[in-house]
Amino acid sequence: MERYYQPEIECASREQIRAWQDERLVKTVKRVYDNVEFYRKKMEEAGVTPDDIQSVDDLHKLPFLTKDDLRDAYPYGLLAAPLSDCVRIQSTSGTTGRRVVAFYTQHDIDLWDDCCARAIVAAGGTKDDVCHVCYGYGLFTGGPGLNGGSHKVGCLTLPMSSGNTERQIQFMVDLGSTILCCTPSYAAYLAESIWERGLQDQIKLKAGIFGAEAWTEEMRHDIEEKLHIKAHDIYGLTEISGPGVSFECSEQTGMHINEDHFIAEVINPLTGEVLPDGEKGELVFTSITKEAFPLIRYRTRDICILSHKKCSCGRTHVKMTKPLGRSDDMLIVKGVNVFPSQIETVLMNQGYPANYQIIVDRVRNTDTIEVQVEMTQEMFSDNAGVVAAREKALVDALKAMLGILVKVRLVSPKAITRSEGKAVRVIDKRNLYQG
Ligand code: DLL
Repeated sequence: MERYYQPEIECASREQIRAWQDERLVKTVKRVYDNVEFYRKKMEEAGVTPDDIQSVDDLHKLPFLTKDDLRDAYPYGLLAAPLSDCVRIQSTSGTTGRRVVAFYTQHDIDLWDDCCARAIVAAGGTKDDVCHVCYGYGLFTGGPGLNGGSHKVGCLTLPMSSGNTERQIQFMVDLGSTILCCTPSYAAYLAESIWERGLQDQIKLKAGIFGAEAWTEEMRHDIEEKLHIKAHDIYGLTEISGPGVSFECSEQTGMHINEDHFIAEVINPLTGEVLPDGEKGELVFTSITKEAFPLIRYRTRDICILSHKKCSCGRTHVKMTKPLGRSDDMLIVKGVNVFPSQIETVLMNQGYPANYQIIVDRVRNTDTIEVQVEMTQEMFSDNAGVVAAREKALVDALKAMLGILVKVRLVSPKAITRSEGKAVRVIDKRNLYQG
């Protein structure tokens, strides 16, 4: 039997899962109340004490936690374990200075690796596989998470990180990679590049584990056909550990949430009301096994639907649909989380008016982002050199803020169509969210 297929956990009865959750929730709430001033204050404001939380039924009494709370508590404000017990941080891409930083003890890393190992096994991975990881390594959780999972399964792990397509393909051919882990857009790009080089018959891939951004069923079919693999979705977020919060099994009809570690709720994003199975709403997670950075009722802003329907794979953990949208305006461009407000801040800092439009598209499986910005009358110039220098300054400032290259086009005053209602700041031509 595979080392990281854990049927006693993954196929446990609902009663057993519920018993784990009840016990772990009570402990976690008590621990954050005792150790984290931020939580203690928040709970006091909401008029809740740890004694009020006796089981998952009481979860709704606890206040929500948002990304802004995490930013306000940056860097150490939510730490629930002594700093000397922490061995790693990971961080979201995004605003310098107001990043979200997640902390891990060795125990947290072990559990996170377990979650990713389960995802690899669910995609058919065994210790005989060659697992090619080209998610980014570093602060991004993709590379480290799948790398740790791959080790646990016992695969030969190729820590490729992202980029350098030529080298990726060469290693894939030479070492006989069988499992590919990367973003779906990079998988599609790799597939295309492999065909362009006529190397498709030299590729031994059998499965892919793709996530970190939205992707359509059409993309899945395209990748599966070109690479002759089964393409599995994987979901996660830095705040709740990284990839492996949930993953697809062979049925490919939603992602099993690792419910022994995370309690999932779906809420109405406007009222906070908890919604039943089958209703679409915002996903909220409570981590119940984390030592360093347990989050209670964290609002992910991802819109999805939960389902407890029986799964043919035998796993009993609840399934979530692919994210069907966001309840905020965050964009994921080239795998990087981008908030329009970050772009606006850069524009304001450089003296531009708030008349701008962000156009996101996907060309040959690669995301593109362009910001069109109106110049003020005073800035307006017919001198192409002056305009080019201004554009370059903005490109540099946006790169520093977001970490990705954004194309900038300065346009004349009043060139951007005014909307009669809410300004249309973002035009996303990719249509990635379905449903
Ligand atoms: O993207 C973690 C990850 C790495 C997941 C590798 C899967 C594979 P963040 O950078 O913090 O973490 O971004 C988290 O990305 O709230 C979703 O909006 C989006 N996201 C993650 N996985 C998926 C997916 C990683 N499978 C944010 N489908 C989340 C759609 C996804 N969106």
